[in-house]
Amino acid sequence: MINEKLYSIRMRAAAGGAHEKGGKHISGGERLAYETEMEQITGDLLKKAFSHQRGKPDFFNLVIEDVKFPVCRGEPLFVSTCNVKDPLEGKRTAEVLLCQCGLTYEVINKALGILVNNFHVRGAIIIDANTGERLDNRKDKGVRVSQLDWRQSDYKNWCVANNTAENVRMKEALTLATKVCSHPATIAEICWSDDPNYITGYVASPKRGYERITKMKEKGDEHGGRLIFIDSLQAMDSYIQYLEKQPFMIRNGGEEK
Ligand code: PML
Ligand code: MG
Repeated sequence: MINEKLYSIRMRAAAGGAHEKGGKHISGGERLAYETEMEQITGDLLKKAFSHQRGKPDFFNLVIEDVKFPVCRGEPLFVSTCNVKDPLEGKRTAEVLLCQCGLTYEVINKALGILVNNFHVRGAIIIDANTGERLDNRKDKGVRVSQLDWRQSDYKNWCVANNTAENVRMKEALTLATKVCSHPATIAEICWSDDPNYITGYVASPKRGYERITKMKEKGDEHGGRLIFIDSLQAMDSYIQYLEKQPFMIRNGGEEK
């Protein structure tokens, strides 16, 4: 497959019209695929959008573009799990983990306040790790981490090696967190899902890896989002360019494709 062209496939789906027309976000997806895989992968994304717990979309957008830059490859972050009894303990645990990444409680609280007031933002919100201020000027769109994937066969091997049950949500989140944490400006990331039935979230960092937290919200709650804390001395434009445009593939000892 080494000479085959790679494509980025991005999906977003909304209900009540397109996102930019005020529709409710239902689902999004990011994949990298060779031409021979495209039919299967676009089918998977269709299924993902039309079987989502947030509702049925009436807007579905699929963008396929050829990959323009050489693909970066990285090992998945180390994964650990914090079992918590309820969302309150989950939030406290997340704060402690973020603090262990070098953030102050003042910064953490300010940033979590921004997240809670901006659950409607579709992508990630970028936060200055020194001040807790929002740095991106993407308003309701936020920054969509794109152009990333983990080959299914590599992922299956990783699950076996790590004695972990396959979980597509975790696969996607770990892929994204690994890409985010592979940039030298990233200090930490926190995320929990907007899917009302999915309550596990995580804190990820280059320093500590991907730390799952089993309860970040109550079942039935449709609020979720993602904050990325960065060293603000780094240039924002190139950081966002990396998140959106740099192709990134997880490699866990699998064959180079
Ligand atoms: C999302 O899909 O919106 C976020 C998923 C977080 C996954 C956390 C995990 O299970 O490790
Ligand atoms: Mg989601």
